Amino acid sequence: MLRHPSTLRPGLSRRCGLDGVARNRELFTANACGRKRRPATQEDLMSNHLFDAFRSRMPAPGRLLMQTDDGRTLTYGDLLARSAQLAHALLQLGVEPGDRVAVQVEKSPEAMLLYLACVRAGAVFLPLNTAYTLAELDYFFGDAEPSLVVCDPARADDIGPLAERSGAAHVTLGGNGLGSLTDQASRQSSDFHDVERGPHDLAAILYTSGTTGRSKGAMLSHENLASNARVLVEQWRFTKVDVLIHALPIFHTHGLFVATNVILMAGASMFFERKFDPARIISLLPRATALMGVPTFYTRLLQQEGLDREAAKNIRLFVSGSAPLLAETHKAWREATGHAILERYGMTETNMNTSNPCEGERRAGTVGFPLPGVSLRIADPDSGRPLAQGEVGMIEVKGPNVFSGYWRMPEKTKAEFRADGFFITGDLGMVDADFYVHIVGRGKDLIISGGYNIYPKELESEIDALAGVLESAVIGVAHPDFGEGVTAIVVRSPASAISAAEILAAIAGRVAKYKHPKRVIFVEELPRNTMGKVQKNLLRDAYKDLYAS
Ligand code: MCA
Ligand code: AMP
Repeated sequence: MLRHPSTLRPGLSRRCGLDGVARNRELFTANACGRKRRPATQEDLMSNHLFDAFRSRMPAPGRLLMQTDDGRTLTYGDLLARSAQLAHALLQLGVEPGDRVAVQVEKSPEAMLLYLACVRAGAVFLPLNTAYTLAELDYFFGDAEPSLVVCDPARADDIGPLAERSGAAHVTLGGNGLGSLTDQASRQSSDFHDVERGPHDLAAILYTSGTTGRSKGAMLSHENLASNARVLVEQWRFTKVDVLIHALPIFHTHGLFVATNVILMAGASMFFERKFDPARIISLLPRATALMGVPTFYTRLLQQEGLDREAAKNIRLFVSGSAPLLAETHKAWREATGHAILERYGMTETNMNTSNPCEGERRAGTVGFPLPGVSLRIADPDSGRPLAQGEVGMIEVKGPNVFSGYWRMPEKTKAEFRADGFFITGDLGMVDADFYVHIVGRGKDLIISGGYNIYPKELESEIDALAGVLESAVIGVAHPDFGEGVTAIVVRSPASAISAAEILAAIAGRVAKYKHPKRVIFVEELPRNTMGKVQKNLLRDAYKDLYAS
């Protein structure tokens, strides 16, 4: 088992006992199924665990928190006042501690304030990708049973009826009048007594697609988020003088819990960009100190005029994650800017697990060392038996960062944890002789495109259900821009002439655009092994040059 180098001398392995993470898991699976509840301790009820952690490190109220690409600014004082007003409005709408607040809105300062308002009101924040279709939202609302749904005014007519069907109230973020949360908030007091929440209370649920098709809600506690943000601030040396270029969406872990929480926990500031625009990022570099992005950010920036050492000289840290950063991108970036990108590894279920060092060698093709407090081991995927250094196996992690379970899915939760509390990530990896962790593959059928995850099973079910399709296999193929390009290999039914365009049109209203196949390829039959299982490795190999530029 591997721990952060500060807590473990190289070569030393420790026996691992049950810790708080395993106990929490039981706790939350029990809660989710409506079974026994752990009696609250005094510590649990003392304060609002996550918001207090932010508040305790906040700079003076006049200090800048963010500047947006449309010229707006928000100070830390504004954050306190406006998140308080939103929290009052949430309570007025009947949101109670533990209620889910489902939010599908475009990135804005108000969207970030709504996250904090939910935390302060004791609610469970449930952010949803703006690309999700109504069919996808319908599933999330039905599963999570939010008491409130918040959407953009432009989608209110479509989303309102869906919310009502699931028994949720609905309001818009922005817009005027009765149904506007922002309007209602503007009339509230800017003082708010935060609802008490302990370390193990839920702060957020983030849905992550499942290999079996159904998305699962990862339940993240106040302490999961607070502990990870604290550790990242320390490891990445963030301080109040840092200025982050924040160009990620804020409905997934990377933009919300890595980027935003780190800035809040450091009392730092950020350029809050609605979209990733390479030319604008380059123009911001001289006024910033850090950038966080998915590998596509870096490959696109490398093609942009103006990226050189001079432009990047004020930056102290470039961070990449969510998908593998090619060693060639790492190298090209170093040549262009003089900086070694720091690659880290995380998951929705675990927040961040490992990171290359801030000081010390940031090694291309690796994800560095386990963060302090995180235990990581490589195990035999079937038996869970720990493997030796250098051997490839399943990456398993344990620590205060690891979620407590999947929302109302006790069986799935149980299946993804070992008896000793280690979470089975589904990623295959190994630890090299210098203790750097390498991700060498995936034990799960997952495609990562531009940092977004796509589960083939979900698309295959949609495509297979179409008249004219006999069966399909969806695979990820190396793509110069998105890392992997979603590719559908389809077998038509006898006498069917269904086209690629017809397939894409049929799934358009059903699954988010970023999941759509970039190419549809028709074949006579899919390769299968003797057990009848589709051999996706053969397909990936056959089409490996499909997107070669
Ligand atoms: C947009 N499109 C995509 C993607 N994004 N297709 C596949 N994969 C994508 N990621 C579609 C658009 O709908 C559009 O379709 C076409 O591709 C071209 O869009 P384009 O304008 O080039 O895209 P963009 O708007 O510039 O977006 C690319 C992007 C974006 C900036 C790379 O995808 C992005 O922000 N990705 C970051 C995702 C992220 O935050 N992941 C973190 C997850 P059409 O032209 O046909 O309409 S959290 C996580 O993974 C963990 C836990 C972790 O470790 O961090
Ligand atoms: P998500 O479903 O968004 O939680 O995505 C988590 C998955 O993204 C992990 O299980 C990994 O497969 C992948 N991932 C995240 N960071 C990295 C990285 N630096 N290198 C390779 N894969 C990564």
